[in-house]
Amino acid sequence: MDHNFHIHGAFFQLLTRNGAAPRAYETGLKDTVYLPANSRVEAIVQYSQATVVGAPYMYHCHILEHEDAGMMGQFTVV
Ligand SMILES: [Cu+2]
Repeated sequence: MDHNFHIHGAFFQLLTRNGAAPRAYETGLKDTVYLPANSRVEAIVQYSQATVVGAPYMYHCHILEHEDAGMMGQFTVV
């Protein structure tokens, strides 16, 4: 299935899409990336602020049915 992957708290840049350089229109800072079925991206992200106890950052798919089915997580930055 297709997904719209989103992270909170920072922007990221795509390094690769399916092993190749991303297209020019995908090289800007993003907080969401479209992932067609069976595709893969590599991205780099830098957080300028660590998380505080009890308030982790989140990532999730923007399709609500996917999010409700578990495509959501939390992570900490130290
Ligand atoms: Cu999804």
